[in-house]
Formats: sequence, structure tokens, C-alpha cells
Amino acid sequence: VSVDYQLIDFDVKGDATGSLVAIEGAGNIPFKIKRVYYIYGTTSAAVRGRHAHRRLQQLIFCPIGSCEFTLDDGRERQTIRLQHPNQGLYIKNSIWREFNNFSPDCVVMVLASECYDESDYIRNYDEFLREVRG
Ligand code: T46
Repeated sequence: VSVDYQLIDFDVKGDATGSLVAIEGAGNIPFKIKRVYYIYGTTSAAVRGRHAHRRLQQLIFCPIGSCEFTLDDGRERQTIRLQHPNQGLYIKNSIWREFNNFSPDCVVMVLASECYDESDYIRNYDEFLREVRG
């Protein structure tokens, strides 16, 4: 058994002048994009996340730099390093996530299936365990 996530490699359209990656909501990803946000200026000791979502699906990129995501489904934990600008980490709901070990230049870009809604967050780990274990 392993945590339910997917690493998706997107095509790179490139030539000698540079590279381009295109993402289309409900085109080459499994949901319609309602929101985009990005995180930068993270310190090397930072640990972010530490929550799960009740409904939200997300596709997470490191278009610049790298960082690590630890995913936890209430039974298992797995750590994934995001370090390729064309690779997206697809996470469905009910996965506890923490992310850290940011490179100094790291930018985390997230495509989300829903608008921001604080009531969709589970920010307490014990409550998360209660919800996923039914
Ligand atoms: C996730 C990881 C990868 C907003 O006002 N709108 C937004 O769309 C978001 C995402 C956040 N916020 C506010 C809420 C907090 O006051 O921005 C502040 C920081 O949010 P948070 O502590 O949730 O940020 P991270 O980096 O821990 O987590 C974020 C997402 O919340 C989360 O869904 O998976 O990035």
C-alpha cells in the first residue's frame, strides 16, 4: 500500500531559446482550475502545510528550485522531492501534507480545483486521523 498521489510529467516544448510547459484545466489535468497561487521566499528551516483538505484537489509544481512534500494518508507517510519544472504532484483530498527543505530560490506554484475556503482545511492532525479513519 502506498499514499495515493501522482507525479505527472508534462511535455516540454523547447528549442535553443528556451522551454515552455502548458497546463490546461480539464485538458491535460484531472480537474478544472479555479485558483492559482504561489509560494516564494521560503526560509531553509521553514515547514509549511501541516494540514489536509476535505474536498480540494491540487497540482503542485516547483517551476524554480526544489522542495520536499511529505504526504500522509493516515496509514502511511511518503516524501517526494519536487525538482523538475515540468513535473506536477497531483494530490486529491484527505491527504495530510507538509513541505520543507526549500532550496533558496524555490517557487512553489499550485493549481487548485476550488477557490480558497478555510472550512475545507483540517489543521489538526488528530482530527484528520478521526476523519480519514471514519
Ligand atoms: C497547500 C500548500 C501546498 C489565502 O488567503 N488564499 C489562498 O488561496 C491560500 C492558499 C492561502 N491563503 C492565506 C491563508 C493563510 O493566512 O494565506 C495564508 C497562508 O496559507 P497556508 O498557511 O495555508 O499556506 P501553506 O503554504 O501552509 O499551504 C498552502 C495551501 O494552503 C495548501 O492548500 O496544499 O500550500
